[in-house]
Amino acid sequence: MKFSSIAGVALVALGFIFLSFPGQCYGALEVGFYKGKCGIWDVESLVAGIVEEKFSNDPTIAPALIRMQFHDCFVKGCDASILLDGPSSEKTAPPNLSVRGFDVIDAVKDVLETQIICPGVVSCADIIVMATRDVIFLSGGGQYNVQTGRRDGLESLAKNVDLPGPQISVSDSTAAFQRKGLNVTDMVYLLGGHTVGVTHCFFFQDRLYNFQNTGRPDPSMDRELVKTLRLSCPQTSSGSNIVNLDQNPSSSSTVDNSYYTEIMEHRGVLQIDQALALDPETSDTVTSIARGSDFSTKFGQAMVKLGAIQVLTGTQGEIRKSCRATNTPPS
Ligand code: HEM
Ligand SMILES: *[C@@H]1O[C@H](CO)[C@@H](O)[C@H](O)[C@H]1NC(C)=O
Ligand SMILES: CC(=O)N[C@H]1CO[C@H](CO)[C@@H](O)[C@@H]1O
Repeated sequence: MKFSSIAGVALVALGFIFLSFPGQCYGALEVGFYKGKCGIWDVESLVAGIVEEKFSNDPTIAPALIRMQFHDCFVKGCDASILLDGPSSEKTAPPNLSVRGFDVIDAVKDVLETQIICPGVVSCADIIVMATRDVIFLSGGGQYNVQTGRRDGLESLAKNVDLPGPQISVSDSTAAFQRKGLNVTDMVYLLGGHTVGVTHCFFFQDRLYNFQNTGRPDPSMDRELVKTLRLSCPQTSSGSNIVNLDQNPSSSSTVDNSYYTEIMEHRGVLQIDQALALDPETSDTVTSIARGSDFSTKFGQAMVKLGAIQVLTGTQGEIRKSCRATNTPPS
């Protein structure tokens, strides 16, 4: 009697604890985790300063870092495993070979690790998320608060990389995002990352000449766009040329909703981009983002949610000394 009632109370208490922390999977991330952890230095402003300087020399670090955060977080969670060098690390997996921006993360890490600033405190996983937030703002997107407190992972394996390819269907892509805890609306906002940056012809050249072995271009692509893209991607080429993902020339380097207006006009470059505007599962959301004015805010919120996937916190993982190697290399 007595025991069972104690057990009952304990169970209620346990239930209460679980109910009180519905965001459990978000771990101990918090906005401003580094406040006061680096003496007189404000970590987020230090990072912003370095990123701003890098961006002024090369604004294409913006798409590079946005894509880096996606690839890091989608493979085994946001643990900076994308940064590790090694003969069979994630970096070496085919979808990742064109991920760029590693030098920006190294530059930030180098400054933070100097003795007078705060060695061993700021994780590489958090640097990716902070620097990405900063380049989005510098590229005309919204300014959002990021959660920090991530720790760095100890492992990076190319065989773990199962990122979606450009020909994935909307329903398969939705399922892939769902497996990471992101719903279909999050997915539509996150694909808005394709409002900046470039793609190699290789990833969509089939749409220009021989779509699904029809000997014709993809009928869902605007005729004028087919002509334009054929100039950059000749049929006989290897596909190593690049074109902008956002084919609105006045907005291809700006983080805004023009990706959505473009895909509504059949001017999506990748097959998945175009499919997003046509599939009944996503078309309403695409239309409302194209017509609306809150893309920046919602994109920021979706990036925060992306940044919370399977994070390591507390005493898990480590704080790497160099973002390219774990502190104790596997023997
Ligand atoms: C179904 C999901 C996705 C697919 C299939 C996909 C596919 C691709 C492909 C094929 C490229 C071109 C890569 C190259 O040629 O080097 C690319 C570039 C890019 N992706 Fe995605 N992507 C997806 C989701 C996302 C998400 C969620 C984000 C960010 C939130 C993102 C951000 C970017 C950016 C910014 C670039 C340009 C990179 C640069 O200019 O260096 N992508 N993506
Ligand atoms: C998806 O998640 C977002 C943010 O967590 C939430 O606001 C939205 O209502 C969800 N949408 C659907 C369709 O579940
Ligand atoms: C630009 C780039 O590095 N693309 C690479 C993507 O992956 C394929 C397959 O491994 C490579 O051949 C490409 O060079």
